[in-house]
Parts: sequence; C-alpha cells; structure tokens
Amino acid sequence: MTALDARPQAPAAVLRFPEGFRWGTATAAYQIEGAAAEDGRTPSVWDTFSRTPGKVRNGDTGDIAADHYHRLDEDIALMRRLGVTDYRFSIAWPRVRPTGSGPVNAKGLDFYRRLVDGLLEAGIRPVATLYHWDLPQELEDEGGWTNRDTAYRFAEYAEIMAGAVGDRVATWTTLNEPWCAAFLGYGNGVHAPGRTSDLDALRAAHHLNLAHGLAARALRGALPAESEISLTLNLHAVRPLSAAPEDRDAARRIDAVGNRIFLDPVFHGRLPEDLVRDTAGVTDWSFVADGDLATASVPIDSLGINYYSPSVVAAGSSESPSPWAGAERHVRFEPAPGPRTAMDWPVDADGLYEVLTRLRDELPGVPLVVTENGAAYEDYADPSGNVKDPERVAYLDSHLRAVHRALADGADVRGYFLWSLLDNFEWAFGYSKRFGIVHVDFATQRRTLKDSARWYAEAIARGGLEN
Ligand code: GCO
Repeated sequence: MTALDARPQAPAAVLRFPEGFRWGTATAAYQIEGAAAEDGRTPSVWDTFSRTPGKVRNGDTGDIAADHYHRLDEDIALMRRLGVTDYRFSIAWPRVRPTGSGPVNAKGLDFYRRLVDGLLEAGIRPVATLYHWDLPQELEDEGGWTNRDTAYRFAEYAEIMAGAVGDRVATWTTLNEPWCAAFLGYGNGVHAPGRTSDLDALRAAHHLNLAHGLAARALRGALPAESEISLTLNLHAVRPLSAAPEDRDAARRIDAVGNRIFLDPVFHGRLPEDLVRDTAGVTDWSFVADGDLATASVPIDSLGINYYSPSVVAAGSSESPSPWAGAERHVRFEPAPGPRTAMDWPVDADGLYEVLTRLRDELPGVPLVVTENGAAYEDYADPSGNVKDPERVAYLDSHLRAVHRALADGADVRGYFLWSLLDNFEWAFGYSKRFGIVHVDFATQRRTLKDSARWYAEAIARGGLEN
C-alpha cells in the first residue's frame, strides 16, 4: 500500500440544509384513501364529479385509490423506512362530518386518530390539511363555496378536528390551493364540482378566504399554544414573455387573479385594487361583507407553497371558459422552454426560487414551507421489480437546489414536502399520471420503492444533496 492509498478519503461535500429542516412527503385524502363508502363516509363533490361521464380520464374514481384506508400501517412503515421527518396528509371532511353539517362520525375520527398516533410512534411529525377539495356533496347542493354558509360549516369542522387530534398534530393547514378549488372547480369546470361561471369562481375564492380566517380563529382558540396554523397556496410563478408594457400587464392580470386574490386578503386584509377593476364586468364584489377581510387576515404561523412549473404570458387572448375570471381575454399563455414532465409541465426550478424570494421580500417574518413539489413520469416496474425514474430524481434534485439557493439568499424556508409519497388518483387525469416516489400497482396495491424514493431517503439521511 502506498502513502497515497492510505490517505483518508475526503468525505463527499454535501450541500447541507439547516439543522431542523423538515423533510416530508405529502398526500391528499381523496387521492389515496379509497374506502369511499365505508364507516359512514358520505360522497364528496369529487365522488359525484368522477362518476359523471367524461369528467375524469378512463372514468377513474377514488373509490379504491391506493387503498390507504386499509393500508395505514404499511404506509407509515414505508415513511419510516424513508426517514421522513414529517408527513402532510389531508382529512376527508365527509368522513368525519358526513353531509358537512350533521353529527360527527366517530369511525371517521378514529381513522385519523390511528393515523396520527401511528405517525407519532414512528417518530414522524403529523401535518394535517383540513381541506384538499373534497367538499361534502350536501354542502355543494346548497351552493358549495358560492354559499357563504359553507365558510361557517368549515370553521365548525376545523373545531371538531382540533378537539379530536389537536394535541397531537403539530401543524394545521386550513386550505390546500384555494385557487384550484375556486377557479378549476367553479371557473373552467375541470375540477369538481365542474361549474363554469366567473362570478361563481370569484365568490368561491372570497368564501374560501373567509373560511380560512374563520377556521384559523377557531383553531387558535382550540389548540395548544405551540400548534402551528398555516395555509397552502399554489402561487403562480408568472413571467411576462417580454418587457413590453402589454406583456407585463398580462402578467399583472394573472398575478392578481392567481396570487394576490389570496395573498392580499390573508396577509393584508384587503382586496387587490387592480383585481376589483379588472373584474368589474363580472361583479361589484358586494358579496364581501363588512369585516370579512379582517377575518381573513387573522395572523398565521407559516405559509405553504406548492410549486410545479412556471407560466409565461403575453398580451393576447386564450380560450373560455377559463380559470382566469375574464383575464383570458387579455392574456395568451406561451409554452415555457425546457424539458417536460408527463403532465406536459415544463421543468424549471428557477420558478420555485422566484416564488420563495418574492415572498421573502413581500412577507417578511412569515416562515415558508414548500408543501408540495414533484413530478409525474411514465414509471413502470421492470421484470426484476425495479422502478427507475432518473428524470424524477433530476427534477427533485434541481428543485431542492433552488430551495437551498433561496435559503442562502435569505428566504426563511423551514421544510420541503415531496409530492407525492404514493402514485395516486391525479384528479381529472385519474390514475394515468404517476407522481409517487413509491410505485403503486393498482391491480394488486403492491407498493415498490422507486429509485427516487431511495435517492430521497439518502438526501434526508445526509441532511442535504451531494455536491
Ligand atoms: C395540488 C395537488 C395535488 C396534485 C398535484 C399534482 O394540491 O395541486 O395538491 O393534489 O396531485 O399538485 O397535480
């Protein structure tokens, strides 16, 4: 052996994340649970919508999904194997309070108690989302999110959940992506309940802001002082195609109806003036009652960001019905450059950096958490049982680097939740799109770790990325 051979190997350099950084995975109830009619659960708008011919690819429904309701222990064991510190799940409102306003369903509560207790036993921090789009159908029949009462029913449900597991859930998120619930649900109708009305979409957006504030207040009153209350938004990383004033105005319009429609009420207690102006032909906003914006802006402890890809816009026009409440008459969407995922979404990690540093500047003092980020690819288990997904690994690696860059530049990012733990029901795409780092064979419900799952487990174990 020469002196050279004996030299100790330099440890591989690591792009390290801060001590205490949360490494999580995320899922949503309707996308994974299945057991749609079990133990007292009643239909949500997504049960109705997925049964409506032509709404979901292949006629897929969440009836069985990834059968997580029956495979709770196995799925918690998987997460323990990966070493995640946190798990972000959502609670199915129609499971715990069927019909949305009737009596509480003890069996529904029991399921979430088992989940939370199982996570704690596995050393995983539970992060619960109250609303990931599965509105009880009976509430939709009374107007859904276009009906102001829904916001009050939501606050009651928040209080029920705080009473059931409030002492054991570290973080409570009121809503997931209210933009999708309002504008895909009521604007272009691509999501449940499938309505197509700009007025309904704007009303829904306001009632979701109100629901968030009412629920945050109810939670604050019911939870231990150290509990964290949050909201998750899918902020659009919108870029003008050029510096021309018309293109910048197109970006402003999308920013107003895509981002500031939630940011301004929730963090500043006001509606964006330009949004009110832009939508004057749709509504005078008289559905905003005195005090609503003050309610919407009760202080919260962190903001969750879901990010997948950026949008590039120019002056022009797009098809209607759209999720843009009339802005589509002034805006054209341009394909962003770069490789694409199986959703045909461009891979562009700079967009995540842009969103995080914008929030650093606009919301100083508000801790940020990336509550979803990930990608769909055409994954399959090969004959030896391996699922090779190098594109997903590259996607995750580049986006975690963007988070690291934002941290280094002063954004207060506390954690990263990978979307998603399991292949699941991808809304209008049914089971045709696989976002999991764990492959699910939907015929047998067999779970197989993809290469990306092993990659993520290694990143968590070393506290960062290989440099
Ligand atoms: C979301 C969604 C997820 C989707 C994911 C991929 O909050 O948009 O929470 O449910 O599956 O975004 O489209």
